[in-house]
Amino acid sequence: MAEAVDFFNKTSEPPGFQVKCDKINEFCRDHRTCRDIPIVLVTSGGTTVPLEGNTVRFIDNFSIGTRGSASAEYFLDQGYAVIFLHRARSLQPFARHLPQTHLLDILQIQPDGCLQVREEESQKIAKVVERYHSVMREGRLLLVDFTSLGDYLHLLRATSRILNPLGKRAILYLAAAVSDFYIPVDKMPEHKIQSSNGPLQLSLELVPKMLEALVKHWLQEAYIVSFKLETNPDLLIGKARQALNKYGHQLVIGNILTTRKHSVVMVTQNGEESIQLNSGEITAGVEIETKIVENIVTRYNKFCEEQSH
Ligand code: 9Z3
Repeated sequence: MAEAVDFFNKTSEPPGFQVKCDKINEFCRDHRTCRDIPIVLVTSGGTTVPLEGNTVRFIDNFSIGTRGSASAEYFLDQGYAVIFLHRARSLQPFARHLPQTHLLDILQIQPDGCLQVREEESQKIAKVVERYHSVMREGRLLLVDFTSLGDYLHLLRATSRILNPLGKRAILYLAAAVSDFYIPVDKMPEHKIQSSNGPLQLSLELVPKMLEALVKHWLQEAYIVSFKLETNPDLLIGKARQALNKYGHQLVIGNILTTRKHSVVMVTQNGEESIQLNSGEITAGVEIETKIVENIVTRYNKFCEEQSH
């Protein structure tokens, strides 16, 4: 815990931190007073690890936020409210369905100068736009972005503390791919590293395990779901169980890098349950996140019932 405090003391808050916190506060206040639906904090995308104070270079990872953005949509479909804490420019709920690379190809200019979406695409896009506007009208989705590891952790702590008074109505779904290693500010050069100094050797330190602080101090009654990512299947369940035992939260979802889009394992104190897509579902374009979210909703309802007895 002391290491976590030290990390926050040494790492500056992200740009616009107070404005973001005010928006999160307002969103949660509205939900506390006017509605009785769970709020899910979904984290999504990778974190950068800066190598320089005035950052030119950074270390990044593969995550583009497919898991987080798809899951956020399915939580919204369940009627929940969602705070979507995501890496800037990674995938976002609803917007992810718009063609990212050939956006200009699907637009046409009409003789009267108005812009129109090509007919082949327009029905699909209209549905997405309708779903997006409907959740925004209902005030059920808040988008908050981060870039670096420090930004992410400051926002995670602040949001968790804001959610804490909601008790078990808060759910955490930690799908972001968060770096385990970083360079503390006091060990980082202020200016751009010069190649004229020769080959570069880096020394990275371990990021303090924030799940401990989160479960014990920031959000004590919430339903907390973390993810464990491995590349070696032999390690997955053991590592997931280790995290569960160490932090004492409700659920760890294990996934392997290469199979994560069609296979995950839900690990709890009571056992393991695997969730898979079969070949028919894969061909039909079913997303595994729909099954993951349905499974969590069942578990969460049971958790709430047990807590109220
Ligand atoms: C995950 O395991 C996510 O499922 C993925 C999703 C990052 C694999 P994509 O964005 O990928 O859909 O391409 N997230 C958590 C990864 C992580 O950093 N977990 C830490 C660990 O494994 C613990 S919280 O040690």
